[in-house]
This record gives sequence, C-alpha cells and structure tokens, in this order.
Amino acid sequence: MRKLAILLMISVALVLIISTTGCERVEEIISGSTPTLSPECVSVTESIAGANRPAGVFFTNTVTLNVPDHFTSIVMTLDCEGTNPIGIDDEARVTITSPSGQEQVATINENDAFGGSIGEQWVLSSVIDFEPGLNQIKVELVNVYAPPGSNSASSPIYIVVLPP
Ligand SMILES: [Ca+2]
Ligand SMILES: [Ca+2]
Repeated sequence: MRKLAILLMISVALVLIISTTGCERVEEIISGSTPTLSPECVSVTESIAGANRPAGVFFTNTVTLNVPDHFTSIVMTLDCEGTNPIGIDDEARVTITSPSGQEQVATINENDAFGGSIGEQWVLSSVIDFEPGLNQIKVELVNVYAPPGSNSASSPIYIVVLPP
C-alpha cells in the first residue's frame, strides 16, 4: 500500500514536470512568431461622438512614435492600414518633440465655418520634418466653430508610418 502511494506521487510529479515543460515551449513559439514587418502604428483616440462643446480644446493625448530611418510618409488615419484619412470637427493641433529636442507644431484637418478644407488634412510628414527615433507627439483636438447643436467630434485617429 505504501509502495503504491509512493509510485502515485512519483507519477504525479512526472506529469507536472512534463506539462510545465510543454507550456514553456508553447510560450516560446508564440513570442517567436510576433510579426516584425508591420509598419509603426499608434492609436491617439477612438471615435469621439458629436456633441455641443464650448470653443477650445476638447481632447488631448500624447503618444510616442518610433520613426525609422526610411519611410514613405507618416499619416493620420482611421486605422493602422494608413489609407483612410481622419475627420475632425474641427481640427488637430499637433506638437512634435524630436529625439534631438526640437519642437514643431502643425494644424491638421483644419476647415472653415462651412466645412471647406484649409491646409494639410492628414499627411503629417508633409508639414513636419521627422527625425528618426522616438518622437513624442501631442495631439489636441480643437473645436474652433461652436454654434448651437452638435459642434465637435472626431473619427478614430491613428498615426501610421508608411514604409518605403
Ligand atoms: Ca476638420
Ligand atoms: Ca466645430
């Protein structure tokens, strides 16, 4: 009876050792398969529903973008695909701090009181000289025209580096 108990304990221990080793192997495979070719993409905000807000900044977020040595453009889009432009009522004030400490400011998606476009609407790299490395990007969404009713809103905003 005692021999049987010892045998049982040994087999339980063996099963534990084998299953633990198996788990480690699975983890290794999962971390090893992480895709490395996808372009850099950071989320600034999910969509912000239309509402009546006073004129001024109604949303702020600061993100970090890793800019590679070579890229085609850096865009502000609805998702990480980098093809569908953002839409903001009214505009984004973007402040970029480069790795060297240089600060640049740009207004993106500006419009007049009738919705007509003014200036750069979504291609951030057309108005900002990006340095390779970690760039800090502060995005402030501004309600410029604030008539009665729904007067401020935003689509989702992602900042995407399009590779060469
Ligand atoms: Ca706009
Ligand atoms: Ca507005």
